[in-house]
Amino acid sequence: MKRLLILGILCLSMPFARAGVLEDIVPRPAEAVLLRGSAHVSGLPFKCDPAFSPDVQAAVGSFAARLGYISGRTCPFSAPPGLSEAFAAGKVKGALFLRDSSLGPEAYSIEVGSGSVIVRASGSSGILYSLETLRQMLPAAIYGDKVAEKERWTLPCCIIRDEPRFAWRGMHLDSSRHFWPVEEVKRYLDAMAMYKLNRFHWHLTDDQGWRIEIKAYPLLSQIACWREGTMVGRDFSSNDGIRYGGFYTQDEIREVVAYAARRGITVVPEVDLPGHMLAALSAYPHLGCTGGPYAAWTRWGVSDQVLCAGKESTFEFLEAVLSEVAELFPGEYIHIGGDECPKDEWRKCPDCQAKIRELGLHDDGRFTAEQYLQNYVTRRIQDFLATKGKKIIGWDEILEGEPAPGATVMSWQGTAGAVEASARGFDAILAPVSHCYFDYRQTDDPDADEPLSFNGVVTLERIYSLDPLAGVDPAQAHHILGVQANLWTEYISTPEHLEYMLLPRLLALSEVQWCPAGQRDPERFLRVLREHEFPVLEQAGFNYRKTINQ
Ligand code: TNX
Repeated sequence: MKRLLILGILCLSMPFARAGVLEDIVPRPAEAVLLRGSAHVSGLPFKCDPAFSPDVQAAVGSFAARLGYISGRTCPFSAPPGLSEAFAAGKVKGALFLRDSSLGPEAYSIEVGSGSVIVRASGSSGILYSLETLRQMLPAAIYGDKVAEKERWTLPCCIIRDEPRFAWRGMHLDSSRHFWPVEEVKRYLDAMAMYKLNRFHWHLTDDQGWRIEIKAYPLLSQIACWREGTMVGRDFSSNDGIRYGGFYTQDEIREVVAYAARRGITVVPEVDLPGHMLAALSAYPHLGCTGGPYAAWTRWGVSDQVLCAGKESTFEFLEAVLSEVAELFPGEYIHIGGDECPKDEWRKCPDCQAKIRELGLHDDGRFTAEQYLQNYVTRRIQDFLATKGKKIIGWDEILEGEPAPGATVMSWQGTAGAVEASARGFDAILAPVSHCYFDYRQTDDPDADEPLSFNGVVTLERIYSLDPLAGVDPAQAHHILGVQANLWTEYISTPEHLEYMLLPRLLALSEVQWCPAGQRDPERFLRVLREHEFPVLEQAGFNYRKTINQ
């Protein structure tokens, strides 16, 4: 790396390319060295190794088509047999996408010479990331849809070798508190893909609305997806009186899953249980401790009314729901929530108390019998999902009691949960409220003219400063799968507002997730944001926060 850097500094005086082009790539590549000269890419033929999947061919093909259109000179695309051999024999020129099985699953390399661009990767993720890197090196007009022949369509000669620091680079979206149509979810995925995120955590159920069609329980998308109004602003006693609802059909879910997959993103669905279930109870009241009646909540907060853990019908329900969810989402993980499950009802419920006795659970000074009962629910669901080939993720609270081996903890209350989980031998994902809650305000200036948000602050600088391995025993660091930010939508109801909360914090997140420790540089990042990424976001048509605090 050092050697490459020195070489890069020596070569900084090259003539044509946009100054600082390699510095401007977000997330910053692991290694990037500038060489003398540049390559014209407008009109360049693009050739892809036919051994790559059809999705990869399509991605390279549409990149070439877009570049040709925007730059004003067609970039022909082909996937000729024997491309690697022809390249080795020096018989082919252009932008070549070659398979190199010696590279890691998400790694790629780019070598730009004066008339060629050679990209290497072992699989589809690497190729997709190389395309994002190439886009980042071109004029921002490449993100738009207008012909821009006058721009300088060159790439600087360079060598880039890149791969992510963390395997889990997640972004979450709450579709329960407010419902986001498929088109907006796709834009969200587009933004994630631009910055090489690879896990979309989709929060589909909560007290305020159930958002996924389940064939075995049809009332979920007839009753549980509706609420009778919504509180206004921060006034918990108010109600706007407007019936609010929406859900995704199973076909729409499949559409989103496929759209994400084409962008290298795995969708991780969340069915939050056994708390945060009021909307489901409104449709199937027999699943609660008291039998109801219940209504999907019109205000925010944590409802006391949760699934009854003492009745078998609860498990029948959860197994039926999760069976359909497991079919719809091909990824290896299902998030089962587990957060904020008040135990007041369980304490009073004869069925829950009978279950506690049957299982021999009791308070032991560390945890209450009811906490152990939640632990029992988690383990039962975990075992059930294992029969479907799925692993579970749960919020911090699943650490209360003894989670079964193989559970992954998503640590939201701080970083301590992840530290504890990794020390206890569990995999963990960091999503600490202190750095990663994008429903919080983006500035601590009380006079700033900001839209409504949750009552807390997470600035761009704050997210950028997250040290994911702080406090983690180096011997257990492999248990930290990665980092994620969460975007809860209690106070966010329009796509413009959603994008404003996401951007540009998503870009800071991407560097935390992607860049090697020590590669991050806040000064460079803020400069690049202003000079390069804001024009990119502008061209891509996103709404984003344009002020940078300092
Ligand atoms: C906590 S994070 C919650 C959510 C809220 C969020 C608001 C977590 C597991 N639970 O239900 O929407 O705070 O910031």
